[in-house]
Amino acid sequence: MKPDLFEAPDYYNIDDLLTEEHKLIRESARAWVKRDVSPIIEEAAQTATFPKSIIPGLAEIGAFGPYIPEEYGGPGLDQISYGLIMQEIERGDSGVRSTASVQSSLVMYPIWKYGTEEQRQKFLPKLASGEFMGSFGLTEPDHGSNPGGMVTNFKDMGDHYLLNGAKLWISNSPFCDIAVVWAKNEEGRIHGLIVERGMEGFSTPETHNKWSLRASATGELIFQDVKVPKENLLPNKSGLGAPLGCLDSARFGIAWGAIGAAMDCYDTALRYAKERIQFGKPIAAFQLQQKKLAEMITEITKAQLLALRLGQLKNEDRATSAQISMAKRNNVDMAIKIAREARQILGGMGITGEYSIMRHMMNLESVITYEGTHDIHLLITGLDITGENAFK
Ligand code: TGC
Ligand code: FAD
Repeated sequence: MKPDLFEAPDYYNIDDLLTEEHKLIRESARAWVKRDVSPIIEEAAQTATFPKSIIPGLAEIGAFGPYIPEEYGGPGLDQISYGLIMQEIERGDSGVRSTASVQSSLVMYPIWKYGTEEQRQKFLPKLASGEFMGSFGLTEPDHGSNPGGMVTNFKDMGDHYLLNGAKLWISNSPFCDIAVVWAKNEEGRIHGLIVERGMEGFSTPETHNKWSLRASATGELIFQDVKVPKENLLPNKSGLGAPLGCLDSARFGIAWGAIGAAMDCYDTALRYAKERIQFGKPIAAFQLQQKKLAEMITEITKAQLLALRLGQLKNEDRATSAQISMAKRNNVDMAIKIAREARQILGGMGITGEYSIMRHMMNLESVITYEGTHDIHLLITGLDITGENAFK
């Protein structure tokens, strides 16, 4: 892969709206991605391997639970810092950002918000340092967009719970130490349970042959009469709103992360267009290529402003789920379109691993599907503005 020459576009001087702390946090994440992710990520993706060597670095830049308070081992940052860290990581690779998103918003967040003090003390510091890695089991083979239909269930056996069922498409599953699993009790109410590797009847087979997110490990979570200690139930929230609350946090991070992937594609295409000569001129001098680049920077700028405003609302605890859905949908769609256009600017070179664009494009096919598909987020906006539910 070519050396990482990334320079971040900031067409509207959005940096002026950030604090010095935000900029420092972003710079340290950016420098880490250049130093530790860019040199290894192409090979990791080509060989479909999650590069475990980057786990300590992710912890060091605060990517595991950026907003988790310091008393639980987190850095205690605000939501804009969380977004900026996700942006920088996804600038490197969406799969690496996936690992951080799951750890932060889908594993640490529910333990912090819905767990007991003992659970927080036991798990959060180890998750923040990367000593423990987590996964999040909501999706099932027959229940993706409709998680409320899940069949994974647990029974109260007196001194423990007995868990049965299966989860599919689970990021981090093949190597996770713990899984936050959503299952129904005997009354059909959804609860979160912390399942630990080594519990009898719990297995995590890997899903192979992905053309997308190849540097992220994806797999199943299978539960066959798993005895889960009662102290592993998350007691402080139940119902579908509990996992969906975690998704709000993860979707917020994706809205920022997608900007990173788009910025990388734009920056690569702009540099290439200025250097590549055809018909005696740099291709950047042709109107058709300028149209692509001008539209890219326009869309990136709009997405940056959307994410920043959402971050401000989230810092004030005023961001609604529907606002988060709009940003996730818009920004991922923006990024995938930019990846496709940027790939064309590079001509044949665009399909090679010399450049990051094709990898981003393929990764974004997962990002536009997970955490709620493009269509589901549109229906969430539709419901919010009309009051009419078009899901069912
Ligand atoms: P519905 O009846 O609308 O709602 C059920 C209950 O949940 C509440 N609620 C929310 N709470 C918090 N945050 C949200 N975003 C919420 N949305 C809804 C709602 O108020 C209600 O509460 P209550 O107290 O009245 O019971 O539920 P529904 O069954 O009609 O489904 C709605 C729908 C389709 C929007 C929802 O289920 C959905 O978002 N589907 C998409 C599924 C999804 O996003 N799955 C993601 C799996 S995890 C993943 O993809 C990780 S990828 C990780 C990575 O690598 O980065
Ligand atoms: P389906 O729900 O079957 O949807 C298929 C199509 O139908 C989509 O286009 C959808 O928009 C459309 N559709 C569905 N319902 C409606 C409707 N009511 N109206 C109109 N159109 C509709 N899940 C986890 O729990 N944890 C994870 O860590 C995780 N990681 C993932 C990693 C990867 C790489 C991938 C690909 C997925 C991951 N997922 C994870 C699962 C992901 O959240 C689901 O794939 C996603 O929610 C969609 O579910 P589905 O694939 O079953 O598609």
